[in-house]
Amino acid sequence: MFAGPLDVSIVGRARKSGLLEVQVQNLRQWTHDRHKTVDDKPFGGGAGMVLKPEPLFEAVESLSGPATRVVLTTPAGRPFSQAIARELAAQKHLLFICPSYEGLDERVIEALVDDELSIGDYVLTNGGLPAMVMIDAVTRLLPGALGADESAQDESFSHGLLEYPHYTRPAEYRGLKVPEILLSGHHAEIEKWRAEQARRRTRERRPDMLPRGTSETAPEKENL
Ligand code: JCQ
Repeated sequence: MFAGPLDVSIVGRARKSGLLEVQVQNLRQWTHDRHKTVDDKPFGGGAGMVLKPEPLFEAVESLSGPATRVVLTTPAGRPFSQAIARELAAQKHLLFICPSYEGLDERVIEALVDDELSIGDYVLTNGGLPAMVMIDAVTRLLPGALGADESAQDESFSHGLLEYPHYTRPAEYRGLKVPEILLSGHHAEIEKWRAEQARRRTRERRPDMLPRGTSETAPEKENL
């Protein structure tokens, strides 16, 4: 769950260059019984198990410093976003608690967790992948994490709309043609077309990203 995402690409490079340090810890290290028990039955009854407070308190206390921000990955959290990624990227030390489908004793959350964050409305087996998603999004924002090429691309990708469609050679493949305008060399017209495409896509797929009301009164006359 962790080896691949942490070892390759931008995150892998950031770690190798010393820009980022990531440690993966096993909660069972902070148990004291022979069976390394981390969970127990829920008070009040019901299905499933609940992560016990003692190992989590001891783990967070032993891994935390004065500048640690503790994040819990859970579908019940507030939605993770690029804005939250920027917030997290400004922290010196992040500690992710990655629970499984079992709950967490609420006292852990109240006492130790700074932020409960969700990566979307679906249920995963455990919080490992959400933590990898957040680490990936945060690492790209660390100064020096992206190469010059990657940075330039990244800038053009963050204008608050969905991306316009991209094409490369050949200009025709199996009868599928690249839009004429892109071959025309009319840079101003191309920019206009791209802006229109980005807006149309956003209106169709993510109207929630547009200012209220603007998706119904758009100037474009072409067939939706
Ligand atoms: C995170 N979107 C989905 C699953 C419970 C109590 O914490 C739980 C954590 C998980 C793992 O995280 C997710 C998730 N964002 O499934 C159940």
